[in-house]
Amino acid sequence: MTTGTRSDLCDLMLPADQAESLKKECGPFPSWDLTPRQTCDLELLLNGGFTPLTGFLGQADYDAVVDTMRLADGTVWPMPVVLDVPEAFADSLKDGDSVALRDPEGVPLAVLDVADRWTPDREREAQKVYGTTDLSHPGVEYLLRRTNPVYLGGTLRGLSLPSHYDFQYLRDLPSETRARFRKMGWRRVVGYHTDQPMHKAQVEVAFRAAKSVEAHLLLHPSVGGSESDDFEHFARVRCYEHAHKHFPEQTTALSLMPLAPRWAGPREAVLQAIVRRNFGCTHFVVGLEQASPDQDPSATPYYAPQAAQSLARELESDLGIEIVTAPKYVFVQERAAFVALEEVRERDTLLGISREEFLRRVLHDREVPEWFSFPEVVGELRRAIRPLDQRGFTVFFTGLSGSGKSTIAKALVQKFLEQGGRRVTLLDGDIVRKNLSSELTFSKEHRDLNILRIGFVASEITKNGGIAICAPIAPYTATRRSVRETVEGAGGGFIEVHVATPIDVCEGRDRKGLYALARAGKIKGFTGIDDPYEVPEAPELSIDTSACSPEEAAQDIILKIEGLGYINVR
Ligand code: PPS
Repeated sequence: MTTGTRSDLCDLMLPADQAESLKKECGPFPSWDLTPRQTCDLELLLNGGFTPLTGFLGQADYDAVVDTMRLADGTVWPMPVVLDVPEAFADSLKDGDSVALRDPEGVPLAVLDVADRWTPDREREAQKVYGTTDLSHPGVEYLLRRTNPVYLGGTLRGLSLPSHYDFQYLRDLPSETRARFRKMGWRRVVGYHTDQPMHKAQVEVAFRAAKSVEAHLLLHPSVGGSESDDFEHFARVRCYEHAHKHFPEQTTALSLMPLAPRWAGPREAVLQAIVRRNFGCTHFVVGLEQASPDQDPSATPYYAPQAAQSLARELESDLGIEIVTAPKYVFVQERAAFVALEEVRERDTLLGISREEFLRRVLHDREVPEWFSFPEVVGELRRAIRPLDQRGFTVFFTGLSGSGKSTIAKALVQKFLEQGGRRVTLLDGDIVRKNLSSELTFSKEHRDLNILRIGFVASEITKNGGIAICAPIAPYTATRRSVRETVEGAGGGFIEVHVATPIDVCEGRDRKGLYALARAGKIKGFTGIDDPYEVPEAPELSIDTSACSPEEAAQDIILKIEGLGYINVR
């Protein structure tokens, strides 16, 4: 087998002049702002990384992929690549509509000529594709909790590829890696996928895989899941650059690509192989537990250890790329070398460090043994991974009007300021309503918008190491969950405090006289009276201010946050 040619790639980008004129025409088209996952998928669709797909899957292909791991025409395709949108957006479309797909700044990247709109059974998709509907599986959680309920399918006309300003010199299109291999005379190339930093064991896996099939090596880490403004992302890529230097010169290339992780184990391993074929690789390394979610070692794994290797091998003849299976390597002290697990002798002493232990060593400045990693890689991670008590966090109060949120929040701000050393921002319900959300009403839609704005500001503060204290009513579970995801996704802590003061106590206090107005029907849609408050199911802390003072409540919160590790009061 030799590296592929340019001609068999689906390049969905329009020629420059046509793209320019379509950009001008697409202003009136219905417009969809892509999510980060959709942007990654779009990039691989447009640049040919997802060849033979020519757009987001339509319903017939989707059903066939979910049921048989093949497109409707029988071509192997293991995972749905779909465009999920809310019902209201899907309902606003007419047959034959084209949708402008935009990046977060509103730049149109592509036009989707919609051929299909349907509401999939996402539980079924989870069961078939991920083998489970368990929400503790991150891919399933994403599918069932964070995707929109309607899928749009159709072909794409590409206008611009998503822009990247980070590590541009390491980003290549499939046509570029192919051209590079041709130029270098690399006829056999093994693709190696990772989304974790590479230590010595991973370097061994990649090196030995390439050696075993006498091929060159493409280190092809996926950065599709990491935000380019998250500095662990930058550290991870610098780790790849360090690891790259430990491979023999002239045999190994490093390039980044945007495949978003799904943690779908066997099916995803096959998708990873197809993508590498499109980037011009002739072989692809599949490890044990490839694309599996991180799990507590005592938990039952979602996928059997060899499942990814078996499926990739089973489909190999249809994939157009050869599968190289990699064993698990362990470090044997007496031999001072990594050895495949099946070659370990009974008298051998095995050394191992779990991911958790490695992180502990990095965080607490403890030694990381030479055999485990490279000093440059460890140094890079030590600089990037901050201990919890140096990270930002958000304290998110929720509760009825008059429950005591603002009073405790103010007391808490004072406590943090007394301790010193941390920047604190208070986003109180009333203050936000005056400054950020003055045009909003108390309809469900506007309350959600208000809370999402608070969440956005809190996540920015948290991302930059600050403490955000939010104190809105935030009556809806789904919106609070989405704020939690935004803040946690920014690498910070999220501490939800339910101020669970009973409504009769809140109403008895009626500091602003609003309950009386609501009872008299002069205010409509008042939370707790004629508008719902959904009680938090699992807040970090629940406080009833009819049973404690604001001072005591603030102290309880401080203890909770200390227990979680985000502050160190000693
Ligand atoms: S929400 O639902 O989270 O967007 O509400 P929030 O921004 O926190 O605003 C709550 C404050 O607005 C006053 N107010 C009302 N609350 C609830 N329902 C209705 N209809 C309403 N109209 C005005 C009320 O004073 C709330 O302040 P707090 O400090 O919570 O008492």
